[in-house]
Amino acid sequence: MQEERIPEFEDSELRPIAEKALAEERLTFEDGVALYRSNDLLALGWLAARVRQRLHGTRTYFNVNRHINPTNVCVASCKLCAFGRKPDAPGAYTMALEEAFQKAGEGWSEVVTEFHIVGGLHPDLPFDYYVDLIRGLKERFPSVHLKAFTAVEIAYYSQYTRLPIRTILERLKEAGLGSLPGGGAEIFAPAVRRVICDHKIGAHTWLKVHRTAHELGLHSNATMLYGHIESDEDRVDHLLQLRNLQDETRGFQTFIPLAFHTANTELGKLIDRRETTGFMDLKNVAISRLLLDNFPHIKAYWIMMTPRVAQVALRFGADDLDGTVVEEKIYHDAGAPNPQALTRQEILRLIRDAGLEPFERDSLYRPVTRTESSLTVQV
Ligand code: V47
Repeated sequence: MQEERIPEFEDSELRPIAEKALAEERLTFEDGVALYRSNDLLALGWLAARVRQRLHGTRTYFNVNRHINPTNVCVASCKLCAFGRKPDAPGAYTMALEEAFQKAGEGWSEVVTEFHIVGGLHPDLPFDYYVDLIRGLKERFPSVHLKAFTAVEIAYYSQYTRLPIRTILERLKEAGLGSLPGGGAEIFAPAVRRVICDHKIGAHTWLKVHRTAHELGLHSNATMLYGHIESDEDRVDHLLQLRNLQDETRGFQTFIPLAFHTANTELGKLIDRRETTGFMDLKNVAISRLLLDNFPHIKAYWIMMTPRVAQVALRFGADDLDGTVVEEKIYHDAGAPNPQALTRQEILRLIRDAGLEPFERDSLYRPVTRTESSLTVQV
């Protein structure tokens, strides 16, 4: 990396930052803000691609997963969200356990290796519902990894059962929970949180849930919701808080930058802009790759940035294209026009067309090999 010749950037202020990044020196808060202030997208992308190349070469990860949202009933009223419903509102639903098991089995022919399970904060479902959901899925689909419940859900179960976060996680782990998804992080800055997701847990609790999960040997992911009212400084602060926890625990696997979708949200009415732009999406991918030097993976979530932009993101620092997601609700309720699922073949084509090498992974980034009729995870 140190040997690499830095090209003439249009924005010459990026040069000292590029020298640091190529020498594998840690970037500071000020560096992060300077990266966000720059419009030299090609320079940001070039630099992030060097880091991605050092970590993963041309290898590009994907998995075959299915999203399950057992309920959209939610006591919180986050302005950013189009998914949650009050219990008696039109469109509110809660799956009986058998229904959730049946839903999980649909589309089985794609040989799913992961269920991604998240839902609303339901006022009446007992904690046992979630334990039984995990246990029942594990019994029926023993080879499928269960990536379930955001830190917000875990903290909510802890609050209403009056059990410590650790106990909640232990019970779910014992039932078959494999890892935690990265949702609910939004933007950690309290002033922003007060507007976009008032009453949701703050940064301290979000980080505490993930720290506890890591201590119990569960891996997790992290996200950041951008493209609403946050500032450059808020984004950098968010990323560095994640980097600090990762220094402590090494439990995060993947960071996923999430573009805010405005449709059907209260927050959408407050801001004077529609969706994020491709420029903003690629910038967030590149800068997160540069600042999160201790995160193994950066995921391009095609559901939110479109398969086309996600494909380009693979050359701007991302090394993971989120799976062949079946039936996604959170983004589609917020107006995402993108398809709900890409087939394995479509994912392979996006990766190969970018000159990269597809690598099918399980949820812990181990290779999955397929023969015509079987699937094996190599450990
Ligand atoms: O927590 C909610 C965000 C998250 C909107 O861990 C919205 O592998 C945009 O966390 N516009 C859920 N975003 C998605 C998520 C995720 C996705 C893919 C992979 C992983 C992983 C995690 O979506 C929520 C919230 O931050 N969100 N509403 C909206 N209107």
